[in-house]
Amino acid sequence: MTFVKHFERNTSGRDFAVGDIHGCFKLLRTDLDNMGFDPSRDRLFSVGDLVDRGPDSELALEWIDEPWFHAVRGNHEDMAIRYPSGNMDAANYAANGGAWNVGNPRHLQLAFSCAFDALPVAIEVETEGGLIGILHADCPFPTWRDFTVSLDDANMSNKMRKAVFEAALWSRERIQDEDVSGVPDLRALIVGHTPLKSPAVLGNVHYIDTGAVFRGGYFTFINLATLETVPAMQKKLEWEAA
Ligand SMILES: [Mn+2]
Repeated sequence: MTFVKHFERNTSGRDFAVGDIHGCFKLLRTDLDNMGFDPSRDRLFSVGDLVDRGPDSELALEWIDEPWFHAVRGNHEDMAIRYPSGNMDAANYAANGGAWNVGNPRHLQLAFSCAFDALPVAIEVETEGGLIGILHADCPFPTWRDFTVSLDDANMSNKMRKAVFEAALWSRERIQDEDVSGVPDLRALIVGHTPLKSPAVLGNVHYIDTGAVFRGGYFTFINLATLETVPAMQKKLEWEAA
């Protein structure tokens, strides 16, 4: 299997990416309706964390099956993948919003684990302005090419692969360091994972998780053609290189 999924340009409709969903699929549906999202020609890309904390996590399987919906795996998918094989502590999982799945019958836990294990770690989308990368947390290499080649490198040691996955799904290094170096061989990298009051841009890395599942949070969408957000950024929070 491949851990990088490539998409050609959408020449008939619009492409959006949305921040962490965390089981808020009904709210997401309402927002898409308000945007006039047309599933016959528009596409929605998800930065992962489809499940946990919110009310409708079990709908994730239906959404994954939609031909217009394309998600990378987040660290919450990682937990659901690991849980049935005993590689995720139940109390820790429940404390992170996974109680709904801890309580699921085993066949459902396996169904979620399998479905999430089939999700790519990285998505890349061709746009008129250049290639856009999508992943959950961070690109742990100086270039997108180094990262995607390493994801699918059959000769990589298991230990090294684990470290690359771990960083892509869990790391907050770039945002904590306020690192504006960006990913130079991409037009833009779109990530979630770190809930912010408003979307933010670090170099060419766009942070679009505005914590829809949390009180006061909401969904941020980014139009991949224009890199404009919906809702529009009220105050463009952008780090400047020092
Ligand atoms: Mn996350």
